Amino acid sequence: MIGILKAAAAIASVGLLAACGSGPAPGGGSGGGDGGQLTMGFSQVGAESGWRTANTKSIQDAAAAAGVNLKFSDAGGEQENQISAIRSFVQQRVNVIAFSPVVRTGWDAVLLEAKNAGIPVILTDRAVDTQEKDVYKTFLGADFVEEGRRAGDWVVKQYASAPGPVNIVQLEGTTGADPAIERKTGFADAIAANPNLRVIASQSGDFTRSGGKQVMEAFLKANPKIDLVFAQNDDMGLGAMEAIEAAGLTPGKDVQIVAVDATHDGMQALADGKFNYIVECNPLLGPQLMDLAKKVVAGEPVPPRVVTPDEAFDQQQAAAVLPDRKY
Ligand code: GYE
Repeated sequence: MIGILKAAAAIASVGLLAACGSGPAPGGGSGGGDGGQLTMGFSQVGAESGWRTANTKSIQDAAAAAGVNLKFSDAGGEQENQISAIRSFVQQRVNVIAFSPVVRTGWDAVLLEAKNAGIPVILTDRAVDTQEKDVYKTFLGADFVEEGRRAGDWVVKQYASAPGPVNIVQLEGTTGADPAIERKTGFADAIAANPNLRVIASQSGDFTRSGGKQVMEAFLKANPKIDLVFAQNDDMGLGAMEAIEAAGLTPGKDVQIVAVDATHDGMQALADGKFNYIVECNPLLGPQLMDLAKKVVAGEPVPPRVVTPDEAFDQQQAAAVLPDRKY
């Protein structure tokens, strides 16, 4: 029901966008180069996590700072809403379309429509799988396999001298999403270094706090001994933390928590000793996205892939950097 409501709200907001898109239509290719204001259509995944909220704010703030006219659409986590939003941007003849794809597959038709309309597309945050040629100009975002691998490397070091099996459970992100697929791959690669490290259960918590909590409750019921949770984002880790506490156990001690993102709430939990390690994924992509968009619209070359660098934090490091964190 909530899903349907969200979908309806997202469709309504796309309709609204279409209705107010009747100002001086810049048209594909006419903006940016002629002194006119550049118009960007941006389709966001939704508002599932602290990471996403920070990402949305970064894009909106950077657009305002760069003088970009941003048409922002929130898909409420539904691919079909993203497809309608992108179609609407094509119809409005925005100068450039950017989007963060909820899942990796199923984009070919709409990407071809944008290409045939001569409107450049930039992927931000997440990649797509496509066989089509030249359907996007560049992909800006983190290396998710590397993030998973860094989380796994820490686990390997932590349990280097474990005498017996270490029971790990994994909270996966949205099924079919690029970061869920790649963080899982990177983590599995890294922990393969020690056969004592076993993933005894792995399930999607949809990158949300409530999803992480629910799945963790089920994991705790089904498994008498869980040593460590690998949460593919902070929000699911925070949900797992609540479930662990509700089960009378101490997060960070009885059950260790390793997560990805390094949002404010995650870093606070780490500084408080309730998380054990976080690999950062920087959501502040707005300024780079606006630069790339201006170049693409001006016909200047851009690299096909722009990787954003990430750090990683243990408890002491989190406490030290927390006051200066920007998200
Ligand atoms: O890690 C998670 C969000 O795509 C990198 O999506 C992003 C992920 C992020 O919901 O918190």
